[in-house]
Amino acid sequence: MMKTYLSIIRNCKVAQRWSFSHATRCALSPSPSFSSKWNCKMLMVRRMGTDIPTEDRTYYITTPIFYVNAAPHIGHLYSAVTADYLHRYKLLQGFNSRFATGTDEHGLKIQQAADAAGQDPLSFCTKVSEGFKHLFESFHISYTDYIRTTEERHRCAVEHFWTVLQSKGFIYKGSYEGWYSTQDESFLTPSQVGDAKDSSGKEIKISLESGHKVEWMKEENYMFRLSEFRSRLQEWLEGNPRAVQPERFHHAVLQWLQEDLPDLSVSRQRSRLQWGIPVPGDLDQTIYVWLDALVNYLTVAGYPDTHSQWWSAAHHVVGKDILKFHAIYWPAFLLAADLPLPQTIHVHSHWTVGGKKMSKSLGNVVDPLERSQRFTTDGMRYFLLRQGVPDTDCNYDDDKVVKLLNAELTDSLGGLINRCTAPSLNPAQVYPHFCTDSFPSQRTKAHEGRAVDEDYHMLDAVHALPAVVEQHYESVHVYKALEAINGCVRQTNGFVQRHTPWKLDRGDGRDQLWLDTILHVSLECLRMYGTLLQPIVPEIADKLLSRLGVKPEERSWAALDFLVKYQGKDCPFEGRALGPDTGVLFNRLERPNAEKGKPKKAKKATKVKS
Ligand code: ME8
Repeated sequence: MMKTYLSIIRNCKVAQRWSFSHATRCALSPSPSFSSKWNCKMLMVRRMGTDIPTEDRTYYITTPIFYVNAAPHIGHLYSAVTADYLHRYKLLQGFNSRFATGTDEHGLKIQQAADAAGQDPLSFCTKVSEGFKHLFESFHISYTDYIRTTEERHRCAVEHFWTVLQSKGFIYKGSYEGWYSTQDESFLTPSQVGDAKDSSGKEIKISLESGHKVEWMKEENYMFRLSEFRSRLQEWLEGNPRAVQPERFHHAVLQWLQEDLPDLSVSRQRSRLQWGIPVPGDLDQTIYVWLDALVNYLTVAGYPDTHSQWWSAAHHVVGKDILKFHAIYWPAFLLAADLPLPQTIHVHSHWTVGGKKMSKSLGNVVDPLERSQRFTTDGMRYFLLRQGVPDTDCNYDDDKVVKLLNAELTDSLGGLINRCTAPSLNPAQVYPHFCTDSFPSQRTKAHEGRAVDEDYHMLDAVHALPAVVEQHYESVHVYKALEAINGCVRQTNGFVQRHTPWKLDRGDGRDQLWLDTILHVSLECLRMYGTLLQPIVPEIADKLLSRLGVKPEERSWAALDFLVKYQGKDCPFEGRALGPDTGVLFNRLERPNAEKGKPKKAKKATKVKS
């Protein structure tokens, strides 16, 4: 336990702001009494989230802005849900947080998609952009800003940014000759290109990274002096080992920087690309769609007039496919414009279906709205964040969704709240009293109470949980945070199961006190789980906390004071009426195929054993 604590303190960026020596002293103090050890832990938990100077309490998180050439799928939703949990988590910690998402609407790819649909580009973009917005609203993606690159405010920001780069001498007129992938809107060096055959057997050239077709192009256009930034980019990455996370992507970027870094073409001839922002002062050229798109992050922050507060706190969530654009081109543009670099680039891997990349031609695209009809929006959010691993690709599978949600939300968490709030065990429908004699806080006196060793271990684990969750939320290892919460839920279920409160004699005073204590401890555990789960499953967490009677203003990170009665303090919840029973926490899901053929029965969550 001591080792875990020290590693949490070392690893947690926020915790580093707190006096390390104090935490070390607490953790190292020889055989502290249970209550004093707890006081140290509680102090740490509270401090981690809330004792940060106000000027550092600004947080700005972004998703990529999505191309409007096709409807959104679970991959897009995954990026949005990742940024959404970070935003919600920072708000719970009292940060002033801003969260931007939106759509990337310019470029050749969109121009061609609109042509193919027989629509004018703007109407085409508006329709698909509304589709993304609708998806995000359905999934309670709590963005504060939705940006479209066809907006006027964005055009102004891009024109200004271009003018700054040009006035500083980083843009020059030149000629580009090389490979271009319209699907990726990307220029490629010869080493990034390979041979392949298209569906008709014709020899073609493709991007080795994305597999998309590339074409040779030769054009007069504007070039950006990217080659001048290699050493500054290396210094940035070496001096900020957590700038690109997870680590393997940080290494990948450093590796790319060892390779050829030619100047970058940042415009296309207007005759070929009309759908974009014209180069200021040269109407024959259109600004390269990636330069246009990346500036969206600044536009939202208020560039060029009022961006400094938000821009200095920028964090990006991106898929691994667009790492090069975010970790090389974007920082180089920012360095050229004398602007601060993003604090963190959180990279995630991809969702595959049947082990393959989702694509229309393979017919394996998963529609999140359709799935939410079956699994609910919170169910899908939970699944994606519980199952997604930043380092490696993850396979989506309906059967896996059903198994995971039934096990963790219906049975484990739903079963626990069901048990502890059932009128048969809790007829007064209150947060019952905690009795110190039944559960002495001095472990030495444990033999005088009813609690056993495993109960003390369970309390220890739940006490440590906010710090563990915080560490994993910060590093975007959400699955580890959810694994830890789930482990504690299992322990709490074990605690209830072990003491079979339904067998206690309510006519006996001591038994009644112990029954109340079991329920009080379990509800306190549930309050912790509900509070910690708010960023992940906002609706389920709200239902849980409302059932416990926890008011909205009692749901912040600072309220993660676990079982204060154990520390001899007054508990604000004790004796309080529970909230109304609004039904099971999460309805059991039918398995897609396995249930076929069986007579249909409406299944509900596990009912309380009483
Ligand atoms: O690249 N799994 O837009 P885009 C996980 N407009 N995430 C996925 C995914 C998958 N299978 N497929 C897509 C663009 N994504 C540019 C971005 S930003 C200034 C401009 C997510 O519509 C992931 O975040 O192709 C990926 O990076 C992004 O969608 C690409 O979206």
